[in-house]
Amino acid sequence: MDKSGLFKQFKKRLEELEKLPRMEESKSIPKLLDEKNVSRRDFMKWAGLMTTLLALPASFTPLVAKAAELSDRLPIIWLHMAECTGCSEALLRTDAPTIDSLIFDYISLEYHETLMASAGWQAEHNLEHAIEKYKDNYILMVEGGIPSGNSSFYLTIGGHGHTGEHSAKKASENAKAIFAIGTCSAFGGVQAANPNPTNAVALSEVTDKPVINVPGCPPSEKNIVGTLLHYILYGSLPALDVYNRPKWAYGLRVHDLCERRGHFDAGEFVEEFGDEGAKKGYCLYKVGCKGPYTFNNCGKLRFNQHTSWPIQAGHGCIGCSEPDFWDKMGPFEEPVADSLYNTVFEGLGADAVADKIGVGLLTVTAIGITAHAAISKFHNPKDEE
Ligand code: FSX
Ligand code: SF4
Ligand code: F3S
Repeated sequence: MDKSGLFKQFKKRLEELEKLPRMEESKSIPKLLDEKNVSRRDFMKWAGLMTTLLALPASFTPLVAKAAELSDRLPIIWLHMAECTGCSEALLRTDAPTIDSLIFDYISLEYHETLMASAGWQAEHNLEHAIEKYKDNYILMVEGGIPSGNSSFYLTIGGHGHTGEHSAKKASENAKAIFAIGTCSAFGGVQAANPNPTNAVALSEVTDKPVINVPGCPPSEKNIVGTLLHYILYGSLPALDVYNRPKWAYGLRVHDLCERRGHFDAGEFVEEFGDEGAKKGYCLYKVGCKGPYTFNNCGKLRFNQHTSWPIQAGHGCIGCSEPDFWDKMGPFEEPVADSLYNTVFEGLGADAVADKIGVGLLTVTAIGITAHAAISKFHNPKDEE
């Protein structure tokens, strides 16, 4: 669809959405911004950034802002499975409210165990009530891996002691759209790491319905809010990669967006933590960075109000947005010298590549391009865009 067709389609969708009642009459985005001392200008700046992230033209910014303002028209049920709550915390615990955390406050969270006041029987009742009341109309967001099968009893919630598996299945059946928030929900995460004593699985294994994966341990708040805005605007699934991650967020490798990339290309590596190279901000590949195999936009977005991210802080990427990263990306402070790297670099091997770097710019560029082409092919064979 061309630009003007898409603009019209979004506008129509937003008009439809605007006709729906607010979940809470007393709340509105202008009011909330005012209360938190956030100017309209900052809000529009934020909308401009989200527009760029979603790979939309700048002229779509007012529509993205409008989508955020209408995000309270969709009821959201957020379930916690087996996890550390880091994903919710990443979004909520900031020293000053970010617009992302305000949006999270603003959206109609019908059920979220960390935020709601109720507990026990009442909480259980609230969940059942929300599923019934908003049947086929709510967005389901699930955080955490799900102990399954004969081991599902490792996670029970509420007065009736329903298993997480039961609740996730039931809430998925009647949802309009389903997002797996965080690597645990998307791929099983730390719970599913070897030997996986609770038989924890990803959300997509307990439902037949399509699940949009928003991995990261935790994912950035912008990827969570952006996935919601994308759904509000398009009303359909975003373009996904082979692991059902939105391409607008997970289309590039950490390595492609890394501020230390120039040092990788120049063959300048940290050899051990604390050495001269570390002080100079050299590439962390030799001390275990998994950025070349990890698809995520954290280098662009960073965490904690854009303050920093793992590689800026001086540790390599541990691959937290990839399936089975606990088992496959370790040891975290050593390069991967196995089949994974060989696949990516077409048999050259990890250290062979690192050591050849710096021989000459031409060779390096050639390796870089081959590697990039190989990993893209390897990662996304049925690229449909
Ligand atoms: Fe998992 Fe999110 Fe890591 Fe934690 O809940 S993705 S352990 S940051 O909190 O699920
Ligand atoms: Fe950055 Fe890691 Fe790639 Fe080095 S290997 S350029 S530190 S992502
Ligand atoms: Fe995770 Fe690596 Fe980014 S560890 S936060 S994907 S730098």
